[in-house]
This record gives sequence, structure tokens and C-alpha cells, in this order.
Amino acid sequence: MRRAPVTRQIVSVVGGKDAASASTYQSTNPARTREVVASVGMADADTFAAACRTAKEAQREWAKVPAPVRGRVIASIGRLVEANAESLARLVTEEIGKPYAEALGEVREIVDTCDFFLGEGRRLYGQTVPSEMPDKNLFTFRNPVGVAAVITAGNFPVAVPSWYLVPALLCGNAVVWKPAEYAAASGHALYRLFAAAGLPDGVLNVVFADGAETFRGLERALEEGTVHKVGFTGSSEVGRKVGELAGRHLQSACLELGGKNPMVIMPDADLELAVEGALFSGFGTAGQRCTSLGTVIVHESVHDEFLRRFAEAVRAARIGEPDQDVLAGPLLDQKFADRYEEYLTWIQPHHRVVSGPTGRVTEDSPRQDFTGEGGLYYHPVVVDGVRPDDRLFLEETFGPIVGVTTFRTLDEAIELANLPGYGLSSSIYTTDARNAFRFREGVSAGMVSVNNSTSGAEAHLPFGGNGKSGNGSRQSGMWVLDQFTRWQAMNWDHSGRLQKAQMDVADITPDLDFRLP
Ligand code: UN1
Repeated sequence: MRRAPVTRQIVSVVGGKDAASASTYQSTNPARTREVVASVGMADADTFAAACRTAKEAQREWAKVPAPVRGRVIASIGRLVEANAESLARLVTEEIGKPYAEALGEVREIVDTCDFFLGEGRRLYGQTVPSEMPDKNLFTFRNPVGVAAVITAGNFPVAVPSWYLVPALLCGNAVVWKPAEYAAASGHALYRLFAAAGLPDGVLNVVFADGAETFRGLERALEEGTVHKVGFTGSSEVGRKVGELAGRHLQSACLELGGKNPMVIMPDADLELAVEGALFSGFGTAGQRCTSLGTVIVHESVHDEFLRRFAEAVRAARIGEPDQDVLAGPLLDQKFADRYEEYLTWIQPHHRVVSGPTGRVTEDSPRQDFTGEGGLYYHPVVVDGVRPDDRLFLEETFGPIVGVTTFRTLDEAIELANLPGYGLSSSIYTTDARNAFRFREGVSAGMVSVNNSTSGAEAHLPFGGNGKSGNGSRQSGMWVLDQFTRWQAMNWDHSGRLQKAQMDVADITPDLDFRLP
């Protein structure tokens, strides 16, 4: 018997205290849309701006805590997340419909991130650099930026936020975090785990607000000088606006945006492996990862065989209750279902749907014996014959739909892979190393998989994209440190006189006419 659902009441937390709400939002379970997971008090722009002021105050003291001690706090966060992994994963499954096994993997990604950064507390290296003059020493230091305002999507409601929160806090910053409304309960739970690790009040603040209020609050905070770094994960469209706003304040935002991730299949590929990779990256998480597969670009000589096997695998794939052993559960939220239905209208007469029925899973259009009752379940769709000028080829289609097109030469495949102008993830299936390296060199993506799916990046490699996928910022591993710290150069002259750089420098005269006999 299923436990009766509990509706949680949650509100923003600023400076360790519950903050005022201006309205209420109901976060629902997409597998049973009538079930309310949390009643969320929504804050307005004023509260967002106030949170940034509170964060600015708290940051001063937090930055004075020695980095190794901050590292210990990160270690505690990792332990707390690990100890609460099952409850957190269950909540993620309940709130956004992510299959439980995947939700557990998502929680694991937070622990991995903490594992990496707890040690960074004892590194956070600066450098000693030789001076061009005697009795002078040069150093570099990594300084925290100050306050980071972090706005995240809800498809990875806890892992992706941790990619910002963990390194930002470790580096000595304070954070104001705005999670996606439809994943608010998961966000609130993660906040509580962070707080339980002993973060002083105000160092991490969580604000639930809609997009418009957040934007206005952020604008005000930037004007007031209380935000020094903006992190945003979401659509390219909103990312552009956030980037513009940050740019006006002479800041560069850390942007992690959409993708139209290509998978190239060479004639020498292991087709079975490619089918497995395409199935997982196309339809795992119901195609709702920023790294999900967009278009399969398959060599014309293996197109028919690949398509036959792929269509068969997709038809057999289990879509169903996310607490069961399924490839995918429902879409994240009604908003995503509506948008996905719009993408389905991009299928045109010259296309061929090879995966079976399209649209909502219902009693009249079941999947095996699953009728999808009460949930936002959709059939996975494979569209063959997409052309380079189709919307289906050019634009991100967040949800379970994958296009297929063909190529003749690797150069042509690379051109097709880059054509949509995104540049997040990509993949090539080949057994020839030369193809793999030529693809790597030519593809515009920030991430390249060889004989692996486009999704499922590990938490300690640089994560991020180019073009419409982002502004070149990178998260994760040591690379994200450049987002949350600023280099400070220091020189210390102990010669007791003014030594002028470039002028008072000893010159050693070479004999440049010297030649070997
Ligand atoms: C996202 O969808 O925003 O590489 C992130 C992956 C995951 C993260 C996806 N580790 O697919």
C-alpha cells in the first residue's frame, strides 16, 4: 500500500529565519497531478533583494573562517546527504517524477561533489611567482567573489544546485539560491541538509519566487552591489536575459543552458552499444536533461539497421510509475508537458515516426498495460528523416523526442552536429580512434563522449557549453573555482628601495652572432 501523500508547507529561509510570502504555489506530483507535494510560500522581489543584503553581511565573517574549516563543513554536508540519501531521492521522485534509481544517482552526485571539494579546503592553492627583480616576491591568492545568486532548474533539483552551492561556499562566498518552483520541496530539503552541517545563518539562503520576481529582485541586488556572481541553469532564452543583466553590471554570469546534443554513428560503430546509448540519452529522465540526445546523425550505410534496432528498443522501453523499474516516468510538470506537446506539432509530413504512438499515454493510447492515469506520461518518439532546416533539427526539444538524420562523410557529420548552434554535449560511436579525435577537434560542444551516451557526465570534469548552451563558463572540478574566486596578485618588495618593473631589471648580454662551426 502506498503511503498517503503529505503536503509540506515550506517558505523561503533568509538569515536562518522563515521569510514572508506574497503568494502560494502548489508543487504537485507529476505522476499523480492531483497530489500536492508542497504548498510553497512564494517571495517577491523585495525578499530576494533583502536576502542578498543578508548574504552580504554574513559573507564577511564566513570568508574569515579558514578554508580547511569550511572544507570540514562541506564534508559534513556530504555525510548528511549520504545519510539521508533515500529520503531525499524519494522526495525527488515524488516531486518531479524522476525514476527512483536515477534520483539516487542524482543524490550520489551531490556526495561526489562534496568529496571533491572537502579536500579543496586544504588546497585552494595560490602561487609564488618569481620576480624579475631581486628581493621582491610575487604571490597569487584566490579571493571569494562575495555573494553568489544562484537560479536553478528542476530537472536535477538537488545535484545541479550542489554544483554551485558546494564550491561557492567552500571558496568563502555566501549564496542566495532560487530553486525551480516545481521542485521547491526537494530544494528546501537540500537547504535543510546544508544548514544542519552548521553553516552560519545567512551564509546560505533559499528564496522561492517566480521568474519575474526573481529577475526584478536580482536587478535590484545588482544595483545595490549585493550580488557579485550570478549562476543560472535553465533555458537559453532566459540565460540570455540573465547574462545581459549581469553584463550591464560588468559581471559575467555562470550560464548552463540548453542543448541540442548530437550523436554521430560511424559505419564501424558497435550498433548494439549505440542503440543502448541512444535509448538512455534520448529517453532516460524522459529526455529532460540538458545533456539529453537531440539528433542521431547516422552514416547512411548503417541507417536502416540502426533505425530498426533503435525503434524496436524504444517500442519495448518501459515508461511508468517512477518508483518502479522504468526507463522513464512522467514529465517534470504541466508546464513541461504543454511545451512538449508543442514540440510534437513540429513533426511534418516529410518525417517518419518509427517508435509507435505519440502524445500522452492514456487508456486509449496505453503503453503495454500502462494507462498513465493521472500522470504526465508521454510516449517516447523517434522521428526519422529530419532535415537541417527543420525546427526539430535546430531547436532544443526538452522531452522524449529524438530526431534521426544521415551523413556520408565525417566532415559532413561534424557540420551537422554543430549546425543548431548549441554546444553542450555530443557523442560519437566508432571503433577507429582517428574518427574519435577528428570529431573531438571539430565539434563545438564542451563535452564529447566516445562510445557513450551524451548524458551522464561525471561530477569532477568540467561541465558546460558554448554557443547557445552557455557563455563558456564551466562548472565542476577545479575549473569551477574560477567562477567563485577572483585572482589577486600581490608583490612585496623587501629591497628597501623603489625597484621599477621593466626598468630596473638586470640585463645579461648574449652573443647573438655566435654560430657553430
Ligand atoms: C542537467 O540536465 O542540467 O551529465 C545536468 C548529466 C548529468 C547532469 C545533467 N550528470 O547528464
